Amino acid sequence: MADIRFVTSNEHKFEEIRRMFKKRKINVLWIRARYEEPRGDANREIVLKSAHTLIKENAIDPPFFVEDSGLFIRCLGGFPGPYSSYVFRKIGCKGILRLMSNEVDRSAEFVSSIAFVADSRRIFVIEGRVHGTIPQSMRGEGWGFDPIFQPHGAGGLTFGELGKHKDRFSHRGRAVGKLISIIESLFY
Ligand code: ITT
Repeated sequence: MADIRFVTSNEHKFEEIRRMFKKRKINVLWIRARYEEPRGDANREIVLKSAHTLIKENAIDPPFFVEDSGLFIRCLGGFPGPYSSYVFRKIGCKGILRLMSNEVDRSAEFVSSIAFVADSRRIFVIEGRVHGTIPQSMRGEGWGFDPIFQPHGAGGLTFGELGKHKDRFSHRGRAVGKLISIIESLFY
C-alpha cells in the first residue's frame, strides 16, 4: 500500500503518531508543513477545512491526514480549546496554573480531531477524547501541556509522567486507534 502522510509542523505529534503506527507495522511519512488553520469552535471543523484547503492546493498526494488538538478546561469556559497552540506559546503550563490558582473545579478534556484524506473522493473525520484533571503544579516531562494533565484512569499520573504509556490514555491514542482501523479496512 501507499505510504500514509501526516502533515504537521509539530515534531512531538509526529513522534507520537509514528510510534503508534509502528506497532501496527504501518509506515507514516512526515510532511513538515505549516498550513492555514481556520479558527472555529469545533476542532472537527478546523481539520476538515484544513484538509479541503490542502486538497484544493493539490500540494500533497493522498492518502494523508491532518490532526488538530486542544485542551478544554471547564472552569475557564473551555479555554484554551482551539487556541491551545497559541496559548501554550504565550503563557505555557505555568500561565494556565496561574489562571486556575483559585479554582476548585479542575476538570478538563483533551480532544484530538483527525481528517484523513483516503483518496480524491473520500475524507474521514475522526475524534478521540480523554477526560482528566489539572493538578496544582507541573509534574513529569513531555511536551506542551503534558505536565499539567492527569488523564482519568492513569493512577493520578500526568501525561508527562506516563512517558510512552501516555498513548494508552491519550486523546491522540484514541483517535489514531480509530484511524488505523479505517486504514486497515481500506488498504489491506
Ligand atoms: P500543527 O497544527 O502543525 O499540527 P500545532 O502544534 O499547531 O501543530 P495544534 O494546532 O493541534 O498543533 O495545537 C495543539 C496544541 O495543544 C499543541 O501545540 C500543544 O501545546 C497542545 N497539545 C495538544 N496535544 C497535546 C498533547 O498530547 N500533549 C501536550 N500538549 C498537547
